[in-house]
Amino acid sequence: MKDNQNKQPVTVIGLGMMGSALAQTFLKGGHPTTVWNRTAGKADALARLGADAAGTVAEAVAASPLVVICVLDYEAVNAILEEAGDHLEGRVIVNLTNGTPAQARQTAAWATGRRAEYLDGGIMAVPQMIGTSGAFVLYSGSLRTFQECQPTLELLGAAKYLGDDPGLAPLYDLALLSAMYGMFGGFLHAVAMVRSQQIQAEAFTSLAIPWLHAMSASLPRMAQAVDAGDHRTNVSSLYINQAGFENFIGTCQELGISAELMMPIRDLINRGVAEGYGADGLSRLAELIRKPISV
Ligand code: FVH
Repeated sequence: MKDNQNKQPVTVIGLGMMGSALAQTFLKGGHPTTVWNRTAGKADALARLGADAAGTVAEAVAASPLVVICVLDYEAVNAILEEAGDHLEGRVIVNLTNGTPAQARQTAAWATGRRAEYLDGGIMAVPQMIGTSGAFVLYSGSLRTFQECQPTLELLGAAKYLGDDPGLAPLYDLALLSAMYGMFGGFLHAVAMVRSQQIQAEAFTSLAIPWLHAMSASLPRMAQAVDAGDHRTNVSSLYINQAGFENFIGTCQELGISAELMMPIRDLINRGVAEGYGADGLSRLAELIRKPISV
């Protein structure tokens, strides 16, 4: 048993895969932990580990100065906060639910209007990584509030503060997730290609992983080009990539697989060439994305 005397009590609302991992980590860290979930049965396993299972949202919020919420979406978050009513006053609400920057700003304004402190957050980890050195969590909102909670929040993963604007954590979160989905999407397309020829996807990773690792080394150079707005290249032009993409599409047809994932990149490259940027490098695509033809 850990000595809980100086540990800040924490409430965790939402005991899905992620919320349960958060609550378990607080418990392991010796924090008195209260939990609440819409489907009450999900609190049972945590109660066996020492959590207090609150009967209502109001009880859960009243139990701790720090309230962490991790549910499906902001609609659920807002309904839960409404239900907490006057108990929100003086509480720090840390909302780790995925949402948009505008949703975060709206919920922050609503919560501070009820005299609660509000931090928005983005979890850069899967549940199994919570509490390990591989996890980090993004936070935005009041710096003073963040600093007060930081020792407790660090238990979940490295706590990275991004600034006062509550919309910053979801902005960074979704930008990082965009990069992840691009990588996963590209990888899944690649394994669909090789599997169509009866090649084992697992064996293919022995080439895919070093390749992706080597290519990730070009990200700082691309980022510099985007920041400077200078897309001249001595690596490969949009013209060359345009030609390469026709081979992707042709190969998909030959293999009888879908080219759906490749089409949007091909279309962007084609737009770049059509707008006169054929000699530029791939970093030009970031500019095109920022100037959509239609949103
Ligand atoms: N799982 C992951 O890898 C990612 C990692 C990054 C962060 N995300 C975000 O975390 C939020 C929760 O995700 P989750 O994986 O825990 O999701 P589930 O296991 O499906 O649990 C969902 C919980 O939300 C509760 N809930 C849903 N609707 C309502 C509602 N209207 N009122 C109250 N609670 C609601 C649900 O309750 P129940 O169905 O058990 O009653 C679960 O507790 C999410 O934003 C991810 O994007 C996870």
